[in-house]
Amino acid sequence: MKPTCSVWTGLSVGSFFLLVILAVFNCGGSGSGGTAGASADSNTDVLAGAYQPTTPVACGDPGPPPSSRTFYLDPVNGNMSNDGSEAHPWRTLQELVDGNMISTRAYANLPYNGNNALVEKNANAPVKAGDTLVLLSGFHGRFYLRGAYNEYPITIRAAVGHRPLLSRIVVSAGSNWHFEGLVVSPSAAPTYTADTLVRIESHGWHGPSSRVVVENCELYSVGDVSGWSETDWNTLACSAISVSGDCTTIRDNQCRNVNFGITIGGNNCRVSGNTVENFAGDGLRGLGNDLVFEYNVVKNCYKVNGNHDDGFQSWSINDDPPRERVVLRGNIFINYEDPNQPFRGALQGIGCFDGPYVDWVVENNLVITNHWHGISLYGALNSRIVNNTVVDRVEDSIGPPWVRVNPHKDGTPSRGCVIRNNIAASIIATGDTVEDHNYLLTASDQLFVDPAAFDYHLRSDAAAVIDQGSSDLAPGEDLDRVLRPNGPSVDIGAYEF
Ligand SMILES: [Ca+2]
Ligand SMILES: [Ca+2]
Ligand SMILES: [Ca+2]
Repeated sequence: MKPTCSVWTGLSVGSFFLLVILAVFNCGGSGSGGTAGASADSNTDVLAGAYQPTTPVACGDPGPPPSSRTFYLDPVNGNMSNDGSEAHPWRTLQELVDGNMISTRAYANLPYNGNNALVEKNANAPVKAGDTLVLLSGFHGRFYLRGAYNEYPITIRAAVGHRPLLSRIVVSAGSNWHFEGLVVSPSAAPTYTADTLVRIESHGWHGPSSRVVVENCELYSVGDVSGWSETDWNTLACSAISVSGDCTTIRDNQCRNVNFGITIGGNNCRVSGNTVENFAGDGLRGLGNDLVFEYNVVKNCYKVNGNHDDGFQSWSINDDPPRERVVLRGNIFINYEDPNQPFRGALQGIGCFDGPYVDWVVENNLVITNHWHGISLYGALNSRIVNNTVVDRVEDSIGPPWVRVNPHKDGTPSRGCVIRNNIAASIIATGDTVEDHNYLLTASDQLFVDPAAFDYHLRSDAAAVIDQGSSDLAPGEDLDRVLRPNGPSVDIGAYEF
């Protein structure tokens, strides 16, 4: 059954009736599938325990390459007939790729069926598995490769102090690619095209992708959206990163002025230390198993269409498998920073409305939002929500946000869940969910250092929460990665005083 979507219009009616409507009709956005093939075919089976967890995808490690060389590309002074040395660099990355100057491998006898052999592509090309391409400042075109399985990683990185610009990065049916320090935006291309800036794609015909790293990159649609109209947002905003490959790492990237932020549809992936700033869709999406989203910052949501905007969202609908073993740790979600930001809307914090969600850990997150959904899991099994701080962005008729474990929308109760050590205005624990050591925040509480500056560290006199938590299932570090507990015992909330 496809969930029904209602358009959230920002009605200023805080009635319980509206809450129920929101809760029931909250949808998975533009959820369109995900990986098929899992075992359980009904939420009732999964949540009742008649379900065998899947085995995590193995990522493997090729080890160090037998040899590695470094080549240079300079869009300003390079020449494709050079040898790629530092003294005689090639010109652009797109010319290198399109000129078949990278030796890699692709599957033969397509379509991919799991038993195809890998065959050499461009066997005599100068760039080989294990090599590094160093990019100097200037426009390098777009990087697009389909059928590109490297035996060892090929690293494509910025020269120190340089800002190499690409319009897009697409790896389809490939593995062992590392992208570091690149600037990705279509705004410098001859023709502006609103498309996903970085796409790591498992392809049904050409084969799966895996083992890709994207780190320290700067991704944006355009540099400045302060003048964008609603139409501009809906026609010009690129989504930042979309991954359907397994074993992919998205680390320390800056994503600005985008539609959706970082969407992970593969398994065994890590998303850490990224910033998603100024976004129109959802900030983060996790639609696979064995995912870690940690220490990311998602802020400034632009309400420009009927999408239900979420800081983080996951779903399992139609024939999707359950979502297993996802960790959300130490992320910060801020609905909006500037009270005068255009197109301010209500952001659902961590919104998971279409489970089953199995063995999830949601800990040390800070959610600052003007919505009722602070952290919501609908249809969860053996999952825990511990040591989060969930606060209202502004005192008005919307919110304040809750921490909630609900039955699945089909009515099957959640089972085996724990809500502990959280600060939130309300806790809604259904079924057999254990709920203890939470602090129910009121508008008059003075627990935090500087809420106006989004600083939700605890004040020294916040006696109601300092040392008042339980050590049972409490994470060993806090949101600042400082050891917990500090002092005699665990504090309530995401920060240990
Ligand atoms: Ca959404
Ligand atoms: Ca509010
Ligand atoms: Ca303490």
